Amino acid sequence: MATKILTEHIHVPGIETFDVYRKQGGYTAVEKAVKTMTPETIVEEVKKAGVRGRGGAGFPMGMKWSFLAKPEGVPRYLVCNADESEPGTFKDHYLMKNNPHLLIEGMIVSSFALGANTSFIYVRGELMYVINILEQAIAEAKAKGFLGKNILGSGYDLELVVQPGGGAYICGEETALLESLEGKRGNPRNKPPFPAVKGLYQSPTVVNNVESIATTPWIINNGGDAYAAVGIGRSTGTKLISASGHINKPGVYEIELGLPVEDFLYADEWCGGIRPGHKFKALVAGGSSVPILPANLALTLANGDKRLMSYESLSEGGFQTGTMLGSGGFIVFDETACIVRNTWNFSRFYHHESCGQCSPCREGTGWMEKVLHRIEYGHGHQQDIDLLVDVARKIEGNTICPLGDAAAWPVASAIRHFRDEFQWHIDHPTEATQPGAVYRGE
Ligand code: L3W
Ligand code: SF4
Repeated sequence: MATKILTEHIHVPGIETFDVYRKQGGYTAVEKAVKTMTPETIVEEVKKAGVRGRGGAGFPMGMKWSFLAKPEGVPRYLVCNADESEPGTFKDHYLMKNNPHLLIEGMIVSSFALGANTSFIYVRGELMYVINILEQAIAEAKAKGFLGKNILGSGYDLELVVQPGGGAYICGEETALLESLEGKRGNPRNKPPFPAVKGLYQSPTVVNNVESIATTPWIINNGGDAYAAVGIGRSTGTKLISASGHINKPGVYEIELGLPVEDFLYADEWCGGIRPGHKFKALVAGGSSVPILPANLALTLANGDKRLMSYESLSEGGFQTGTMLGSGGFIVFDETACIVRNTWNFSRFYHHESCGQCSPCREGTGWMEKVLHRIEYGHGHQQDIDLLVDVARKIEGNTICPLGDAAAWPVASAIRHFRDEFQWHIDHPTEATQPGAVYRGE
């Protein structure tokens, strides 16, 4: 039976209430942390656990915590990034709406470890009902003495503030989120300085994803070594995967890192295979921002080994033959999916969401969208494929925040692996624009 660190109790009726959560062993990590541990020992356990940031970048959480500056007399903040807006990613939403106390417990122990007395949960603004669920759970925890002044008589004070997001994808980029939290337009800041040095209100701030913070109660209860024993190599622990597309069982699944992609895709316990009568064509493994892979490369490495659901295995082969685990948005395409149309759709999204601060992203996302649109709608020019590769290359690495890369990678990888399909659209404009037309390699 696979280890469940985040979802063990998620189906228990009433788990969203304090009493049921407590009966399932909830809030024992807060008791243990504030009564028997020091902030330093908690940071040590999180470091030992080797947990990597679950928002997409996979940066080691314990290392980020240890970077937090501690100048005398300056407040420190913990901000939970719950702005989940990556296309294909819906796991934080699932966790918060079903088990809000797990996140709140994680926020309390993490804030204690970081020495924060006011912490924020910045929730995607469209999810008002989740905001209500969180506020209700915070009120319950406060009434029971787990939040507010002098938590469990320990002398530690913590206020938790839930902030509705600004309704833009870019507000999920950590520095844009901080700007938005300060009441300004969500424009990303230049880094460095990193938030760990100058974050919210120019004070030292840790920004962590919902899923990352929700691992901390288990780490406190079971120890960092126990967490590190789950998973594979430097990909320790479990990961929530949002599975969608042409599969039999879409949903959110908690897997142990290291599971073969093939098992996750075909086993009944998880995706349950491709819908009947269809063939696996392509995979976006980590949310729309990561390179797309054709079926063979998604399942198998160059040496013939199975590709695994881990940070290392998914990126094996670099961008030539690999991709990224990203935020775990696992989008599956069968042979009926048109890669050109999908790439145009992703581009349209990034163009719409670009904040416009840097020219390569502001202009480049617009150009890519326009060129992809004309290819998809039968007006492509022979030079368009190379033009797209050139624009993507000029965006990559030349922007303030990762949105530029996120817009470039899906385009560059779609052309790398499915160039014939783009060419077919240009060569067969009438056929390609028939409803449901897809290039099938004939
Ligand atoms: C202090 C240093 N802190 C790095 C911190 C940094 C941040 C974290 C990772 O982008 C990716 C993006 C999307 N001192 C530090 C330091 N840090 N060096 O470490 O930083 P970074 O810049 O590598 O990434 P990021 O800005 O967090 C996130 C990809 O995720 N993605 C997007 C997902 C979207 C969602 C969502 O909707 N929830 O997650 C999917 O693949 O493209 O590459 O905290 O401050 N020297
Ligand atoms: Fe804004 Fe795009 Fe530049 Fe990010 S890369 S700061 S979204 S213009």
